[in-house]
Parts: sequence; structure tokens; C-alpha cells
Amino acid sequence: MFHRAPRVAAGLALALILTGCSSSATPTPVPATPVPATVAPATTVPATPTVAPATPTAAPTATPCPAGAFTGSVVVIPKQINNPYFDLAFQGVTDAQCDLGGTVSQVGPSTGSDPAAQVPYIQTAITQKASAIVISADDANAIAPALKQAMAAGIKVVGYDSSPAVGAYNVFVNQVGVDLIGTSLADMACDEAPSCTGEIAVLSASQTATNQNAWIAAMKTTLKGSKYSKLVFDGVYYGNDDPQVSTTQAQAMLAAHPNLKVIISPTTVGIVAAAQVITSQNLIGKVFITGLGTPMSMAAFVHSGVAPEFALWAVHDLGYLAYVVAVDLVNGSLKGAVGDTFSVPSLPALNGGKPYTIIANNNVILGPPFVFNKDNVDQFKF
Ligand code: RAM
Repeated sequence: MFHRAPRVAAGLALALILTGCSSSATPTPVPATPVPATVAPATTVPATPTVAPATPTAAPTATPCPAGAFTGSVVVIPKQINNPYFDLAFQGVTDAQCDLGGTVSQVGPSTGSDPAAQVPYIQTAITQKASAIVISADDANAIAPALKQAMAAGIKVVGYDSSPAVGAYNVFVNQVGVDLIGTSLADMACDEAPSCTGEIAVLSASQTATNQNAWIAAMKTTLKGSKYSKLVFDGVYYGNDDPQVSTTQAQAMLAAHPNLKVIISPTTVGIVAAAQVITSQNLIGKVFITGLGTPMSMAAFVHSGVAPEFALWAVHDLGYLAYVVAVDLVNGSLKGAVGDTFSVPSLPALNGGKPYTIIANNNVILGPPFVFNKDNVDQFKF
């Protein structure tokens, strides 16, 4: 059984901590969210659940909470089932399920590198007549025909984290606007490269990942600005969100580019692998890492100086919001058209307490990213 109060307070705590830690030295991409005076101080908030252990094949179906009115079934298909990031998001899903009702299961491939690996899980959801599918795309186009088939069968499709192709979902719940992530990645690399000068390269997830590819493209656009003119971009390597492949690729980057100053890894798996490689090769202080990571997995590297700063969003709340959108689409209170608005009272801080709005390409944005550094990283428990 999950409880509303701790979860809500945990979400607010993120905003509170961010507010307390923003300074001119911290490139917080957006102003901190104002928090109402009635919010409990962060110190009274129970710890957010830690990252769930890796799940070999599929997470067990969560026990439905009796109070919720929703009676539909939701199938969650992450990019890969054994990535702790998606376990965190699924905790948000199950918390929302306990608030709203319904049944939910998480199924998916054990690797994020096969573009079509999610298709059989979509087809099973169609056969089982699921009410909604919530999916993070390994490959936007490879899964589009199956998702369109699901929509034709009356199943609501909600993208989260990594978007399916436009037209193959009802609503895509985006964690943060793409341009904001791109600018953040460029700014953090600029901060970490001495005098914003030298070679930088990206260690990404899979070659087809919609989210990483969009963020890298936005980052490259930002890098054209004069502020970044002394940064030299060495290219993109792909670790497939696999710890071992990411490690091998980080080693290859360092071997191919002996003057590399910063590795930018916009994946929670790659950033840890690269930080470990930099550490084991005694390159602390010579090569830095930044990108997108969970604070608990990166804290040691922040304190050792390998990763002075990196960013992420409230992963739990991404799952929570995706489930809310799925339920609202199924029960008809949300049509999913551009301009539609809806409120999620349990997530007030992330959107400044305002209603969420469906924007272009049927996207809805969860909220701002958080930038972590040595001053704040230990305060986050995910
Ligand atoms: C990995 C996945 C996920 C991405 C995060 C930042 O866990 O690739 O899609 O959003 O990193």
C-alpha cells in the first residue's frame, strides 16, 4: 500500500531543495519553482524510496488499491525492464494507481538496443484488451505500427520519457522541454571544461533512442553559440543503456581522444559507467563527466571531483503523471488535444501549481530539471 502524503511531500522536497541551492555558480536551467508557505520543510519528509533492484524479466503486477474509482488496466512498457531509472518511474506509476485505482503491470525487453523488441509486448497488450499502454520508445518508428494498431482497437497510448512517433500516441508525457535539456547539457560541459575550452564527446544510450537523440541535437544547436566556440565536439558513442557496453565505449572514447576534457552522458546508465572508467584510469581532474544521472548513483563521483554537476528530473513523478494521463484519457475527462488542460493536485510544485497543458505534438511537460552538485547531491534519496 502506498500513501499519498509522503509521495506528495517528496515531490515538493525536490523543489524546496532546488530553491535553497540555486546560486550564480549553479547553472540551474530555469528559476526554482516557488513553493507555497504551507509546504512542510524538506527535513520532515520521509526518504523517497531508493532505486528498486533490477528486475530480470517483468515486475510483478502491483496490488490494486481499493479506494480508487478507475477500473481499467494499464500496461507499462519501459525501454528496458532492468534499468533502475524505469523502476523509479514505475514506483510513481504504482503510487498513482493506488490513488486512482486500476490494475497495472510493467513488462518489456531486457535490452534497449533492439529497435523492435517492444513490439511483442504491445501486441500482447492489444490481445489482452488493455485500457491503456504507457510506453518509453526504444525506437519511435519501429513501434509506431503496433501502437497505431492499439489505438485503432480503442487502447489509449501514452508515451513517457522517450517519445514514439507523432501519430502513434495520444499524449506524450515529456519530462522536460527538449531545448532546455540541450542547453543544460551544453552549459554543464562548458562549466566543467577548463575555461570552457577543449574536446568534449557524448556517451549516449541506443542509436535509435528518441529522447537522447533529440537532446543531443538540441545540445549541438546550443554549442554553435559564441560562448562555446572553444569547445571541440568529438562525436557520439553509444552504450545502449547497458553498463558493460557503456564501460567499453567510455574506454574507447578516452583511447581515441587523449585530450578529451568532458564526457557528456545523457543517460543514467552511461553517466555512471563513464564516471567509473575515468576514476579507474586515474583521470580525476583531467577528464570530467556530466549529463543526466540519479543523485544517489552519482554522489560519490560528485564528491571525488569526477562529476562536478549533472542534472535529472523527478523520475518518480514522471511515472505518476503518465498514469494520471492514461486514466484521464481512458475515462474521457482528457481528450488529449492541443490546448487541453488538466490538474494533478498531488504534483503541485513541479508545475508551479498550475494546470498542465497539452502543447504541440500532444506533449505535456512534467516540469523543470534539477542540477545536482556537491552542495545538494546528498539531500536527494533516489
Ligand atoms: C536512461 C534512459 C532514459 C533516460 C535517462 C536519463 O535511464 O535512457 O530513457 O531518460 O537515462
